[in-house]
Amino acid sequence: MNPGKIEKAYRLAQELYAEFGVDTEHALSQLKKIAISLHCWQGDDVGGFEKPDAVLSGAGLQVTGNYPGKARTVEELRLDLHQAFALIPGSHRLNLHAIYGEFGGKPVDRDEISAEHFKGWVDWANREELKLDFNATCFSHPKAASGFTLSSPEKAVRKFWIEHVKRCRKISVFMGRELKSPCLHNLWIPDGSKEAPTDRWKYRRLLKESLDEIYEAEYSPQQMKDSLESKLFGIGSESFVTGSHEFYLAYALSKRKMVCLDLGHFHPTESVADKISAILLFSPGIVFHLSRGIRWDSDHVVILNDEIQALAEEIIRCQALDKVHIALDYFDASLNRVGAWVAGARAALKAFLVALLQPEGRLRAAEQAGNNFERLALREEAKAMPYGAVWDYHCLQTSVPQGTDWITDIQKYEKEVLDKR
Ligand code: RNT
Ligand code: ZN
Repeated sequence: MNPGKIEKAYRLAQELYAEFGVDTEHALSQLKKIAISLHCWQGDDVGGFEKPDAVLSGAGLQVTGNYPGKARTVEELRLDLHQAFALIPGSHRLNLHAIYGEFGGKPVDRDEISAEHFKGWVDWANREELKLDFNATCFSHPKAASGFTLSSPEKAVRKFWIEHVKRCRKISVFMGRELKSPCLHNLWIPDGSKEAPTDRWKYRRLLKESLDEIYEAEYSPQQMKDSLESKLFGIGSESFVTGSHEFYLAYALSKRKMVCLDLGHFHPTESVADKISAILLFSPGIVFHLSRGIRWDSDHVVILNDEIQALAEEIIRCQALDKVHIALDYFDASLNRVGAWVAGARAALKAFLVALLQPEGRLRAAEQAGNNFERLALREEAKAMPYGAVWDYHCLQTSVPQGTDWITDIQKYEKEVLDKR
């Protein structure tokens, strides 16, 4: 796109927004502070590097599609990530899973991993000026095949996963310390069952005991922070999930940890946005996994839809930007994977921009005066404001492609790099 035209459109939009009661420069300065944690697992369909051709299994999670060009090695994944980050405005983070360590072709079981396997990632992140987040991987493993990990009735199985998660927390400390930015360690486990158990209490008690052991070690919040991710149901865990929302909300609050709310893990009509003001009154922060569920936790690429919009608006309205951690979480193998990363990240950032461009002062005044009509009408008018001109200007300022140019860049990368794999 022509920079002159973008600049001109922005100046006009800036005037229109000012008349509407919105300062676009302030909105852009806020937007620049938002860091999104890009999920490494979109690049290779949640395979990881434990062994060649590793595939996602036993988690009730599904990746569909076999679009060519999947990253097969750590080098390919880094190349793809580098390309993705180059098309996303702002400075962001990378979210790694434990299975993405560099194991040097040797079998290293999950209860044996340590910081040395992630040194290469830390060095790379340093070079790329990225910060890292981390996740224990409690799936795609024979010891998760029963459908239970930390809440398994088998002591040896619990012990194995407890050791894994403890090590993952230590690796997070290493990442946070080396990169001088707290590393978020998020814990999600697949535990649950197809049919209703008779003894739900037992599984939840076992999970609580496992977690108590895992979180016994306390680390500096300057180096790492913990979050726990709930789920409503999964394939194979339709009737019961040990780590439900109520379980983790109660657990996290009692231990001063954060919950991770994944947009695909709630009833389809349940508003995750509505939970923010409720939880933040009692919790130091919230983690979000941005995803798009279609009928169920289907992990579709994030787009600028009402749900994402409502979430961004609530975060802004609660003045919670410094209390939330935003990560992407979806896996689509039916289209260009690098494109999927960029499309989702740009959509999420756009949602925040639109939220920052709301006429907050006027909306609050109308609400306070009891003028519900004006509040409704202003929200409707906000939808027709020229946010696209502000977005393009933001891309121009941060030196990433504007308008549809990034689509061409993805297609070029596909031809030159992905197609040759
Ligand atoms: C699963 C959770 C979890 C995973 C990743 C790979 O339902 O959403 O966050 O998607 O850890
Ligand atoms: Zn998630």
